[in-house]
Amino acid sequence: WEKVPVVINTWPFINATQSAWNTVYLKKKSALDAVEKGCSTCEDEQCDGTVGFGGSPDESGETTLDAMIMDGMTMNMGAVAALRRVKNAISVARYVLEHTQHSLLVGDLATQFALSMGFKEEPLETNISHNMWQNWKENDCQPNFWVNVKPDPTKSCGPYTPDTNITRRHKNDPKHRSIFSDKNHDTIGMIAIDTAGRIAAGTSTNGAKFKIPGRVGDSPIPGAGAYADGSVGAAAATGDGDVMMRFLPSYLAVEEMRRGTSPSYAGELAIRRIVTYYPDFVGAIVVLRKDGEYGAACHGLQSFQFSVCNSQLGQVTVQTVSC
Ligand code: SD4
Repeated sequence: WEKVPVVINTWPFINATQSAWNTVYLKKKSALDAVEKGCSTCEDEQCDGTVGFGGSPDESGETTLDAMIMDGMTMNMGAVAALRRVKNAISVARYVLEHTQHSLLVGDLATQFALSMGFKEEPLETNISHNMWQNWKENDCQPNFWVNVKPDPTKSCGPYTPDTNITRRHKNDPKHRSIFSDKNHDTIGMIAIDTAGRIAAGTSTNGAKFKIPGRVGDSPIPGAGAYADGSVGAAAATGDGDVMMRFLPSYLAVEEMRRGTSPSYAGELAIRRIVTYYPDFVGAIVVLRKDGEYGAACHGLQSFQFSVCNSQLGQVTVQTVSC
């Protein structure tokens, strides 16, 4: 049983892995505590600028947060999407899990909930996110996520109006370009199993850069950003969330494991399902079976790095799979 407890998360976010590991191993706390702690570490550190405050401004310059946490023992979950002006998205998600019968709260109303639970209201924008946005607005201002629209001829950016002369893009249209790249997709997705064998999964992200305000990614959607089922295992994903949420890759990977597939191959099958329809898809998944066996799969990158710790490894280790 050296493989349990275990913590695994997307990307080389080793401080996040370490704090989750300390929670579950040294402090002997629950898998849920570990996932919350690990993702909070990334929110505080603003991991790669794509987790927490001060990153990925939307078209209007605002940073909003998506997060979820799921308890694989009770199949209870909590999530927030497009959370505004509160930094601790994963902890607010945990309040949704533990203090409501709901699963997902969104936008300003999620903020109201967070404030009523005692969280602090503060701007999520920083000089860095403001400059990033201003630079985009002044120099580029590509309507990254719009399709079949006409810009206002007097302005370089939006507002846009529908262009009815263009037929809607087919999902396999080669023009579908993922705006995700090595630099624009580093959501933390974390899974932990504690010493009692309980499993939990979670995610936290500030989503996609220059998204249309109101956009929610896959991260707070159960089965998409993450999924945990204590009788089987769990998975967590990162990448082009607009595409991923159409395929529930985390759910699929868990279901594949339920049928006896190994964690690595379950991840591969979940990614392959997406690639059948979206050959340019960029994303990755980490998969953990309840006995502590783990794996990862990816597409559209040269390779994908993830972090893992169990007592067999003895320390937080960054591992790589090629895509
Ligand atoms: C999203 N899936 O909002 C997230 C982004 C991401 O690594 O994974 N970044 O679409």
